Amino acid sequence: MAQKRALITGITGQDGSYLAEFLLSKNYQVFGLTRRTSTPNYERIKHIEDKIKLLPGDLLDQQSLTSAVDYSAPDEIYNLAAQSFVATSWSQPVLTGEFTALGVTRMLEAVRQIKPKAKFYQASSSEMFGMVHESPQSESTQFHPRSPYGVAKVYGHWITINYRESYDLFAVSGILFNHESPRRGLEFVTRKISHGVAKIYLGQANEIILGNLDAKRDWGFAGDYVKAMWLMLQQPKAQDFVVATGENHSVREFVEQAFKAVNITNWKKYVKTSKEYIRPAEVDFLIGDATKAKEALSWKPTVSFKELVAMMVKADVDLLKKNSR
Ligand code: NAP
Ligand code: G4F
Repeated sequence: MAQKRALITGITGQDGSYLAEFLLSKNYQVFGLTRRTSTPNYERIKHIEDKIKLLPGDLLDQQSLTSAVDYSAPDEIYNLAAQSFVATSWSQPVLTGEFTALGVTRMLEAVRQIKPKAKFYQASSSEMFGMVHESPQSESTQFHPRSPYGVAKVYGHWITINYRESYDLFAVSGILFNHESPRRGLEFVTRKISHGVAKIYLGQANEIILGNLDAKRDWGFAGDYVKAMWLMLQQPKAQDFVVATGENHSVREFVEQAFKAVNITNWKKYVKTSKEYIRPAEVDFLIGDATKAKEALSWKPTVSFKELVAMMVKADVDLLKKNSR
């Protein structure tokens, strides 16, 4: 059988790097879209750089996206690129809309014009549920986004469905709940905590400053979630799926568990809160119902909350030790 070809936008990000590894393990030829930066930011993919082909492009630039689709001639396209940090979406709402909303249309246009038979995955988000209308949230739960990011993702979600219905593209949307890993950006709360705890444990810091400790998220492991993306594109029919663990925890519980991983019990003395990290509108409570993915894709998470926290803290302790050698 001919080797399958996949194009990943956002390959330098957390999910892009795990997905590239996963597709290489399935013998795909992997192409990745990267935007120009003054210094290279290939930290997450440097171990596989010689096995993939990087193509220049930006979600703001239609021609570069069209060229990338043309050059890679992909069987599957994973559109993971986005301005993905919710907090930044209030300080840069227009840019977030350009990347995270209209960027999806630009990608879909490239597919429609150049490779309409390619299967397309859109990285939708549980942030679309925002102020939740029911719990747990499933594919049929109404959206009520609470940030410019969430609003942009709702647009991306519906334009994907619209291109499926208008042009008969195999275009699917994965509504993924929060997924984390040692490769998570340092600005997201889980990695901020694991890195902060590791520093405290090693005597390199004495506090972590956070925002809302009461927010609850359904946190899974990113490595498990990229497999679900791939499974969605192997189905006979294009459909949307929720991907989640079905369990949620507060930020406070994450903190407690992270300190526990390094045997620190009196964690309260190290944790402060600041208004600086409180959002203009909060998503208080997310918990996903992934029954459809479990039944149709035979997908299930393999890493528990405790294991995820321990994995992240350990990785940060190891990283900090290595960097201080
Ligand atoms: P991430 O680590 O922030 O990665 C985002 C990627 O998008 C990076 O490779 C980034 O490139 C790229 N990018 C940003 N703007 C771009 C532009 N204008 N042109 C081209 N590339 C651009 O995000 P992630 O956690 O891997 O998430 C992947 C996708 O899933 C995102 O769409 C996110 O919104 C969505 N999502 C994530 C979660 C989650 O919990 N992780 C849950 C639901 C949905 P640079 O390296 O150059 O910045
Ligand atoms: O880690 P977060 O920044 O992730 P958030 O906002 O849930 O978004 C992530 O998950 C979405 C899926 O639901 C993705 F679509 C999105 O791209 C991203 O990957 O914040 C989680 C919670 C929030 O309630 C926030 O208010 O943690 C709370 N929090 C408390 N203190 C903090 C902090 N968040 C950050 N980033 N930093 C803090 O100091």
